[in-house]
Amino acid sequence: MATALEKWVEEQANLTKPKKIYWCDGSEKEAHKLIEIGMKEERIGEQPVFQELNHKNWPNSYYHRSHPTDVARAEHLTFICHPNKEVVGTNNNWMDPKEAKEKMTKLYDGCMRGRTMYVLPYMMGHPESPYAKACIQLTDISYVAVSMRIMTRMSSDVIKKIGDKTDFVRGLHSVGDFDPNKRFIMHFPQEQLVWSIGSGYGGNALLGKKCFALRIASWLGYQQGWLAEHMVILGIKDPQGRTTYITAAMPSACGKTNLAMLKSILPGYKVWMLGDDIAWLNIGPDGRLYAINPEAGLFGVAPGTSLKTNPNMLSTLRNDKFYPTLFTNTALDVDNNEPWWEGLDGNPPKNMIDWQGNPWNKDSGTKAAQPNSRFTVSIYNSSMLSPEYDNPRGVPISAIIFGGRRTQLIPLVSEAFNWQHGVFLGARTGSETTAAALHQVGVLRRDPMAMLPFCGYNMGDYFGHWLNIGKKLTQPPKIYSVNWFRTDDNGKFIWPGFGDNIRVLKWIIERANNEVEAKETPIGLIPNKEDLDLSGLDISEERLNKLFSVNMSEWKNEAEEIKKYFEQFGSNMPKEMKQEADKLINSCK
Ligand code: GTP
Ligand code: SPV
Ligand code: MN
Repeated sequence: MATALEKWVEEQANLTKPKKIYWCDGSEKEAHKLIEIGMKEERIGEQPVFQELNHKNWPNSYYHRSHPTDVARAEHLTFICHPNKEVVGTNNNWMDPKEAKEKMTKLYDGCMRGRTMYVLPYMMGHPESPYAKACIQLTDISYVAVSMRIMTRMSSDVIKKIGDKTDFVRGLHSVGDFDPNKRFIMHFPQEQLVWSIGSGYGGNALLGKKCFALRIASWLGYQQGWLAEHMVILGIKDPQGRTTYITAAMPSACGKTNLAMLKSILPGYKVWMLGDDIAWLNIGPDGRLYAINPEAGLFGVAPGTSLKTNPNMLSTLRNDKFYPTLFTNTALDVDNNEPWWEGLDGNPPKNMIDWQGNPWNKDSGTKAAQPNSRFTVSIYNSSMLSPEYDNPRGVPISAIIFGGRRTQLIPLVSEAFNWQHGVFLGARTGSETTAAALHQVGVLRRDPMAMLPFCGYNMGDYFGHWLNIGKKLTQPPKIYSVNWFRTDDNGKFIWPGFGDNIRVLKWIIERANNEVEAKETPIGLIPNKEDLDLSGLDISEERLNKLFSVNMSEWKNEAEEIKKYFEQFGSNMPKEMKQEADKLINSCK
């Protein structure tokens, strides 16, 4: 008798009509074979899916160039399909599930003709974790199959684990013909199902990542009493030998990966990474908040990554432990067959081609690497991976950080007065947009908890859920707002950022462990000057003051905008959030 899984795969094959079906086992041997297929058999337009890079300098590395229209998440083509539009909220594009299924069935009909359908069995989370989920994705391109091997725990054991159960998470993906007019990413939360067509790019195509581990999982968490968040997880070991675990939410391309891999410039402090993008937060048996990272790889922004900003990432990328590492849409140094991007150390190589394959030099007036070009590398290749990463229970969290890219107004760091005020700090988060999604770059948009593109249900209900979680915690983490991106009158960042961010983290862990006092302002608690460790940093008093200035006439505008933003969620918006907005408005008078 066929299992529910076998039946489902057969049904999808009947619809998409692949030439053959390939059940993946997640082994390294298989990864070599898939890379081989991507180099020799599969193509995007005229191009092979993979090109081998110089293995002397970049071990196990391969290059992938995507379809030129397919370089970032397509938020306007991303839908949540639930019969009740109100459940989905104004924060999502909505489509009725029946309509979505009809539309997609037409697009899927025969879309894999002449291609291979790969069946990818994978876990989100450690297989022994009570919080982990067993999943299956179908795809028709080796790039996605290999990427999923890096980003998740892929293994044929998952098929055994699913057995004849029906409640596994399902994803159907096809690149179709890459036509942006026939590109859709559809989520069916009630069925734990994702349907995606027309894109091979990360967040649109690696369905375990944003589609399942955030959009569907946030909905499951709402039903079941946990949180799925766009957060890094890290442990900070201090000179006393104590490790404090924290999570931090920041919008796409606003510094999560860099924070997760921070190389401390303060002696005696060391950061251990557990995750760089997604955290699942559960209330543990002791009433504390525990975090696991459901992923197993890093899908990071290449531009800006250098020995100066993120030396740990460069050594991770050059590690040969886990096969393979991928580079997508970077530029290429032709003579040395190496990837290159803006911000990488040293001068641009002489003989270069850009991410679209055209000759490039510094006078070309364009970027050589696509601004959202990325690398895909196993988390196990990082020497700073926390020994607790594979702990099925996760790690207990003492502080939660919300950040955004704000050139004005928001101070370097502030602490919430309490959990409810902390939820407000998260809810009011705004950020200047980046290249991680296909939209205009550099305009301010509200992005509550950095979850605007990823919260799979009504954001008003989501804030309510956060408030409820706080009520159930015996020792709730303290909540912080940070901003590394405040600029001076010349548009230059005031704060050095990167490794220097440990100075802020040090204050946060001392506060979380009740070791230092703080100064009260109407927007939250900020450090007393003597408590922020600035040893070895050359920063003028004036610039430092600017990083912490709280100007209530500037805040008046902000507070009113926040309140207006909240109104769209109508009666789903918890009254506590309105109260916090009003408190802020009143303190501006
Ligand atoms: P996603 O993978 O899209 O979710 O992004 P992310 O939040 O992990 O962002 P990432 O760490 O990759 O950073 C994106 C960009 O921000 C890069 O170009 C970094 O160089 C830059 N960046 C990161 N941290 C800092 C910082 O502390 N200061 C400044 N000025 N820039 C930073
Ligand atoms: C993001 O955009 O937040 C990313 C990359 O982490 S993606 O996987 O495309 O979502
Ligand atoms: Mn992200």
